[in-house]
Amino acid sequence: MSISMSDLYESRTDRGSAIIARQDPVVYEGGTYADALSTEQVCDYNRDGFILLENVFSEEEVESLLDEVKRLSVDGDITKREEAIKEPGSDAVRSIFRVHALSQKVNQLSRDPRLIHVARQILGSEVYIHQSRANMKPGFKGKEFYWHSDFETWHVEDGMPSMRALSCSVLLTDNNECNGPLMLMPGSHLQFISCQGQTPDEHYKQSLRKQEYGVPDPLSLQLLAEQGGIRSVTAKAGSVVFFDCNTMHGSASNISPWPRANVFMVYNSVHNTLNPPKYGLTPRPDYIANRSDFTALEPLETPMTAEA
Ligand code: 6CS
Ligand code: FE
Repeated sequence: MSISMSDLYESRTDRGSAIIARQDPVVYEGGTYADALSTEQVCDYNRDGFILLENVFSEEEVESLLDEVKRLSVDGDITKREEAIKEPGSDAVRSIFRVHALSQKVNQLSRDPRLIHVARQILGSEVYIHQSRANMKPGFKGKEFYWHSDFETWHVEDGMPSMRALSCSVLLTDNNECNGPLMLMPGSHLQFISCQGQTPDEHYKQSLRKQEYGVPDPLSLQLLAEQGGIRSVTAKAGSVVFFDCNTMHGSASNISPWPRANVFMVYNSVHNTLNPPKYGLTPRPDYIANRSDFTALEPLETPMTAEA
């Protein structure tokens, strides 16, 4: 295989795993592009690679969004679509991708100023949606998401050039210590874990149920965890976690009776739009990695309300 030396974040080559220092800023333009977060919050995000904001959405807003994603996850017209990913070993819905295009309510959420301005501030530019999804994590059946850096996948499989994207997870149910909350490694965003194993074609069909390539090696994970620890995000519905595209994260299976439903939006900078994937891989479908519309999002003038 020929390897381009110009790739700062080489991964899934025929070499072993490696740890590469981050070459990109975490907060762009000094965090001055918008003023949704305080200086202290921007510092926390810069240091940890994530920030939790509590009580962002009201109970009514959360209830309305939760009803919506529950409805989508049992609507036959939705569950038969490719966007609906099933749990490994069952037909329960694990994720619904491109959910901002399948639901008007989620579309409004994706343009809510309470999310957009945080993304604009951190990424120092206008932003567009690279990916969106609802993760259902149903009680008893919801399986884990093994440790990964989203950027590792987006760089290799989607051709995302730089670490200038972030995810926000809007909690639609309480996330407690029992229902498989998101776990993050503080500080891990500063190191890129180059993974072993070449990517099979159409990898996404398998990886979105259970990932096997782009999986960091145990030694690197141990190092990151020993350096920064592991933080689990236990918080009330209506809270939002923003995390950098390279922050190491995962979550355990949900063997509790309580579902853990979250909506994710991935905002990418308009200066970081996708190139072709690495190594001649076929681009993933648009519902997983948007490469057809890089238009900057317009924040909604009137944020979502429960009646909307
Ligand atoms: O492959 C992806 O793009 C997705 N996979 C995981 C496990 N997390 C981020 C992203 O949604
Ligand atoms: Fe992820």
